[in-house]
Amino acid sequence: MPVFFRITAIAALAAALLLPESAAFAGLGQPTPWQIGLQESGSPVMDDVIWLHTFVLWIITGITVFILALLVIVIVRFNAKAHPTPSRTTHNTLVEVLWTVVPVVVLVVIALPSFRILFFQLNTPPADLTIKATGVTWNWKYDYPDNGDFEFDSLMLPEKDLKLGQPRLLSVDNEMVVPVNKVVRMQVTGFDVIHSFTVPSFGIKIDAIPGRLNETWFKATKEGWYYGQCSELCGKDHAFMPIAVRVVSEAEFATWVEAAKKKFASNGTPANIATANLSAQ
Ligand SMILES: [Cu+2]
Repeated sequence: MPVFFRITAIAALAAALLLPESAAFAGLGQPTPWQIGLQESGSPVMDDVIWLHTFVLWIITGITVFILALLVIVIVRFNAKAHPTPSRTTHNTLVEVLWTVVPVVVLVVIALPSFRILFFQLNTPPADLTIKATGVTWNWKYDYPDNGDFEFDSLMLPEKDLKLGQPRLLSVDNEMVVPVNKVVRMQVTGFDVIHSFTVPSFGIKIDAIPGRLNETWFKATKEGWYYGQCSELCGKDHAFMPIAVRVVSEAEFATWVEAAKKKFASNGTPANIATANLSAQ
């Protein structure tokens, strides 16, 4: 049955192209050339986001195929040549009830898991540590209030400074470091204009608004590098304020915290320095 094999081959190809889990088309923590699906998941929230994406994709595919079939039937069976005397029917109660009720059922079936995931994303579970990210024109600044209250700027690496394996436009001089399998409460704010803190593999995207402290969370389940970008059109260097997160073991994180405390000890915002000077006088 050559037709059967042809259909199977087309279906297999379509599945490979459409399924976001397809490893060849998506990377963990960063985009890959010719990527079609979402980035691979590195957190429980992103697991759910990918599940919802695939679930809705199947529903969309079903509706599209159904509508296409109806169109083909109309074109073939009811064109002027095949069906010269058109029917004068204008109402059919059963069909009208169905095309009202079925879409409502479809929307409810999509809405229920979607609301569940929204609550999951926005209800921070008891956190192991808090990190505050501040969007500045044009870089991110990270504060670690639970680990010695140090802070540092994270600036994009220019192309000439990239080392082997560092992705262009995504690598930074000082990355955010977090321990694996720990709940991180992310507090996000803006210093001057509105930015947006986004890391696709963690399934987080939240606005950084001056004067407002937004909150989200993630639990990185695999060690490695995760990249994101500012996702709010914030100004001329909007495209050049990447987010780089390095997920490490708990021991490595403790070592990094000790080193970071020393390295960034002299850091301080102008306001802090001014206060320090005042109290010294
Ligand atoms: Cu921005």
